[in-house]
Amino acid sequence: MAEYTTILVETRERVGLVRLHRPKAMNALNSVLMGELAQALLDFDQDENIGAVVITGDERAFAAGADIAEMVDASTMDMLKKDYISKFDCLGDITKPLIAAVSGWCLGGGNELAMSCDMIVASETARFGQPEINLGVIPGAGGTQRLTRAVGKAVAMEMVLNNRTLSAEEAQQFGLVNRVVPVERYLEEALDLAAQLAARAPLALRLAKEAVNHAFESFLEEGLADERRAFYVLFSSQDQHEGMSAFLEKRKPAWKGE
Ligand code: CO8
Repeated sequence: MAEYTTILVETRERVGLVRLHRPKAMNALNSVLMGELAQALLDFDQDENIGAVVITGDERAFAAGADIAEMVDASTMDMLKKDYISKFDCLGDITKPLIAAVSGWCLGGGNELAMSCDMIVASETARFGQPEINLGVIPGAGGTQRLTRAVGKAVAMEMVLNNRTLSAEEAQQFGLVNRVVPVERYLEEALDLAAQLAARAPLALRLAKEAVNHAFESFLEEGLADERRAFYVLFSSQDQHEGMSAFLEKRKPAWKGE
């Protein structure tokens, strides 16, 4: 496994786990961390022994946003040349399910990272926000788009324009997170959920993820056409036949990923 300085990487059976690890800076996402995260995710995505990945921080913070110290003196030219938000694009290339396990602060780029995952498991102590307006900027890695699609215009406007933060309970109520559990359990809960996903038919899982994401990324008609194509394509896989046969034969399917 590669040597990293800002993340910790481990595996739990078929689940990959990436911990953001800059505790002194509330796991702020600097360019080194974003590069390492992208590399770790791509490695897990290519590893056929891994079926799903959990990204987490620590109890105090998932991530308190992009690294402000790294950006304070930057010009537009610097930002364009470095283009470190492009590291976010890699999240869209990951074909396996990604789960964010969030405790404590989940702000700015941190919230954008969590929202770029497929599901969010939150501890009761989690707080979600887009405080960029406090810094004289706006969200840069999808905050205005993904947040609005997740929580609706009214709440997104308050969060992005007026730094309203959401408690874990509110985030669940508004549809931003999948489940909220006590702080002692958030990581285990996310790992359990990832293990359930990792046991599922790999090809169907991949196309299901693509199809659901399409609902956010395209107009409905295109999304529906894509979903239908993916559905039909799965009928050339062995797993489709195995899954349907196993149901009819009242037994557990044995997935092959083919
Ligand atoms: N960047 C750099 N350092 C940070 C950041 C950050 N985002 N957040 C916290 N830190 C550092 C603090 O400077 C402090 O360092 P030091 O101990 O050396 O003084 C340390 O972490 C602990 O922080 P605090 O003392 O402030 O801890 P508190 O418990 O008092 O407060 C908060 C915690 C509320 C999280 C507070 O630190 C805070 O408000 N942080 C900034 C949050 C913020 O504004 N985030 C948005 C950043 S901009 C952004 O994300 C744009 C996204 C664009 C795309 C992203 C691409 C990757």
